[in-house]
Amino acid sequence: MAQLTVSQKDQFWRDGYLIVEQALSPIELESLRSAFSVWVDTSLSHQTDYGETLDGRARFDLDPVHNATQSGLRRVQSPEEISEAFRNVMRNARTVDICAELIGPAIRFHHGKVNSKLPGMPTEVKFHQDFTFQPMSNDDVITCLLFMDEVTEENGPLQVVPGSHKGPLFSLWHEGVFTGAVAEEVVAQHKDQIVTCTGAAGAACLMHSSLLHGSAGNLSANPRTLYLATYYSDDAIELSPNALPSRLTHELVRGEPSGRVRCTPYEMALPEVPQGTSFFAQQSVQSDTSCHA
Ligand SMILES: O=C(O)CCC(=O)C(=O)O
Repeated sequence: MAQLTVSQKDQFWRDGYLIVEQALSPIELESLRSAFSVWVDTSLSHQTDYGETLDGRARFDLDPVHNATQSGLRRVQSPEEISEAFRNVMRNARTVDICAELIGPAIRFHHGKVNSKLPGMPTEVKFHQDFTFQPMSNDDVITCLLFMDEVTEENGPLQVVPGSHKGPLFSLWHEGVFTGAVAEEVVAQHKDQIVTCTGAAGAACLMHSSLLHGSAGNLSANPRTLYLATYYSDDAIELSPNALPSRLTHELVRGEPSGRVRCTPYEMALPEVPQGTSFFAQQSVQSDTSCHA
């Protein structure tokens, strides 16, 4: 059964993002929330990033404000590897069918993560395009940001620049330093076009990988937890190492393998392979000339 109307598809390709209500069933939503709340409790007994992913980096990323009484858990890498609930949503949520309608029929899983902004957390995501972190032979790549809490104007919602997926690709390198963020001038140029993506718990924002986006800290008393699952067209091939490799990377989640590669022309600087737990470490590096939204 078709998940999207023609007008929703047109909207996605025009704006580079689409908000979908009730993307998660109540059971799926509750299963994610309950797995995540166990991880928040466990984080209180740790002082530094912990756990291990496939490439030996930490799985659980703590914001510098983290302490024994107030968790600063801001990122869980590849939650599908350690949680049946996340694995189930990654494979079976409505959003997977929607991605197959947009960039399929055959699509593969690229990576997954939870981005959490607990109440009052200053965690900011500086403006960037995902594609310049993760170039592929074509840009039919979509991230589904699934809202595990209600996302409001106050709790650090995703901010996007509609239409920016059509180009250009903005550099994440400044003065020879990979900052993981676009230059201050780029954010200033687009600041009047920025829109926020809000919605009820269980909704999702589907975002094209070349869309310029970021988000601010959580100024409210309510958490903002997102599960991000990225999928790509079966005919796209990675051109740099996957920044978040997991046992499930490249799993075919819809359709049949095409045995083909499709290449679109573009040019960009290759990204720096992350050494820290997540891109928050890359984005905390400042070059002399860059400062970010
Ligand atoms: O968590 C957010 O607000 C945005 C996440 C994001 O941009 C990313 O992880 O690439």
